[in-house]
Amino acid sequence: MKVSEMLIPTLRETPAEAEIVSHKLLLRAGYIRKTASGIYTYLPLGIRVIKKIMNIIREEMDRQGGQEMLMPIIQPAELWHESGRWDVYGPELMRLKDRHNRDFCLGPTHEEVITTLVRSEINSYKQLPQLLYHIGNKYRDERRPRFGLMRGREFIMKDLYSFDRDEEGLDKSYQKMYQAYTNVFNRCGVTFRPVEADSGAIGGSTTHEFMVLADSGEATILYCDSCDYAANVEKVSVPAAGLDPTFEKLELQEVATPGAHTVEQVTEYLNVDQHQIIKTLIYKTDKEIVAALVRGDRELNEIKLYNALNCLTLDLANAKTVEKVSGAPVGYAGPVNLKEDIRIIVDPEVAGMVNGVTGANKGDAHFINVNPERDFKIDLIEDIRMVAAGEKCPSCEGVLQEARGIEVGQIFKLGDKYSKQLKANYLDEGGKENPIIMGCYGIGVGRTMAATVEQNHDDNGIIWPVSIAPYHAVVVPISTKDENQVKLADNIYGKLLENNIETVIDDRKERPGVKFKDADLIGYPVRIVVGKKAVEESMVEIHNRNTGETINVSTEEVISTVQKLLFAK
Ligand code: 9G3
Repeated sequence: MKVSEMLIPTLRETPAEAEIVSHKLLLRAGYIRKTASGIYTYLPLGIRVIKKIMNIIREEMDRQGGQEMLMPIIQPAELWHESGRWDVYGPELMRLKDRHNRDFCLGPTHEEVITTLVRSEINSYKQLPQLLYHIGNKYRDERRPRFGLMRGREFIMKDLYSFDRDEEGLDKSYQKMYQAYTNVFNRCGVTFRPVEADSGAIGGSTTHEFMVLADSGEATILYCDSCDYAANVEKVSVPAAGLDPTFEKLELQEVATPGAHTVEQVTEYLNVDQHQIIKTLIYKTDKEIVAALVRGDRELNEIKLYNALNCLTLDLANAKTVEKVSGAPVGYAGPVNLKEDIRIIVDPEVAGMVNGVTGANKGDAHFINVNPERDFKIDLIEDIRMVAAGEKCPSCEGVLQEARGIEVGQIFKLGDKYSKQLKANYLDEGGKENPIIMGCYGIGVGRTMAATVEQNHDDNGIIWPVSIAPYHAVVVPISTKDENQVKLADNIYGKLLENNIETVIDDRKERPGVKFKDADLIGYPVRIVVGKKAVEESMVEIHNRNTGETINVSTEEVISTVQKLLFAK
């Protein structure tokens, strides 16, 4: 197409609301526009990238035997009542009513729809396994939509669901999807890593996240420097060091610590190490208030605590609650002599501590020589801490390293969680009824686009991997007044098209500098410049966006050179 006739509204200024580089560049380069908070329109260039990613996904799903369908966005509340999830999700689930006052929601995911479909359509082992997927819009009313396509309230997802007769079948389906996801992200040209993750609220056991590695990523990954181990930091668990029996348990003692209430202040005042401190955090769940104890030099892992408590909501308690349960100002809570009898959840490192230090539940005072079990009640010992880089790998003798990632896909083994609840059963050879064993597998399509930009850009703009670039090449005539240049440029443009190279011609009446700036910003992998030399010497300039290299080639060699640049392995 001619750029003069296209809607590619590039911006010189960086939009103020954009916090991360992909959001900035996708707005500036004319790929997306905000329609409402967390809701975006894909402009012509944007939808071309989206369609390319979708097609790679389709090919890889189909290669594994996936069958595409299209499920509705609007879902009846009955399905969600049946699964028990209508009341589990609060305002994040976007609800609406029809003219008869019947309840519906905008689908945030499609487990309910597909499981009830399969319940109606599948009854025999002969119909299993099945891999069914669709690509469509999803809706989640995020508290804080941010980062453009990264965390929208409306987003495009590919979701596939596997249906097997048993765990063995599920393992196979899961392996297929693991391979398909690996192929998808390799073909999209991103550097990524599959990591073990926490299955959290969705239940089930095994799950992997596919992370595009980028410093702006919200997720922290720990990986081993000497084996294959890699996991989301939320999931990483390492065994606590054993108790040192040589330590003598000293007598519990209250000491004054005027003004000292942070871990740093207390360690300084009492001249002890951070790892000797017992940090007491008061949390409020939907059911109860609890105290959670971790070592002073550790951070609490809320996902682990959430799993340990089996609750629906989990938040740090406010100052008023802390003062009420501890009987002391904030900063002085501790497990010894807590004013209120709440459950105390203890990290194994704290449980094994000898002569620890903790708040005395009164202002300006701490206990020293605190020995768990002897000095306070333990309701539950559970790993509830964050593991950090530098600690030992849980599966070999290596050391854990840290990286940041953007989650672009996640695969789950669900087991019978949904099929039991929604009564999706099959009859086996013996006529016995069993629940269908399920898995679910998601890819964020818009998020993959944004993550690719996070990872592939420079100061001038986007550097698309060829496989998902909106166009392969742009032809730029230097002077639109020079008839010969225009003719030659047109001619090259036509030949590129004939050779299935997706090309645009920048025929706008703009200075060459403007066109080059736009070309870099938009991120066409190849730029072909037709100037004076083209007319006089039949030579054109070919610029490689990725390497930054420019070469001069004769007009006859344009096609073969561009093909080599784009498609050579
Ligand atoms: C909801 C709302 C938000 C949600 C869910 C339901 C996340 C919900 C988990 C999943 C799991 C998988 C299929 C593809 C792969 C991921 N946020 N999840 O179930 F009602 Cl408001 O969506 N689904």
